[in-house]
Amino acid sequence: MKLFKSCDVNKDGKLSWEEVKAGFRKLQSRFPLYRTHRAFQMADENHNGFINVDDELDKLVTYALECYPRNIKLRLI
Ligand SMILES: [Ca+2]
Repeated sequence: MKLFKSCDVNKDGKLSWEEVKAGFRKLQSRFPLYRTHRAFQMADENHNGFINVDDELDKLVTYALECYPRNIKLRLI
């Protein structure tokens, strides 16, 4: 998903906690910290503290879609 991919500001192929939180802010989450915490529980399978764009980003996106099924930004991208 472009929204979270674009959060990888330093383009290192993984999303840090701060980058994921910025993503939820862009979704206008009222609880970006909580969402980030949950997202890492769901998506950070190897528990290295980053969401790998290659193999973990899908799970992050799935979680975001569950949280915001009507979010237009999410649907467009
Ligand atoms: Ca990881």
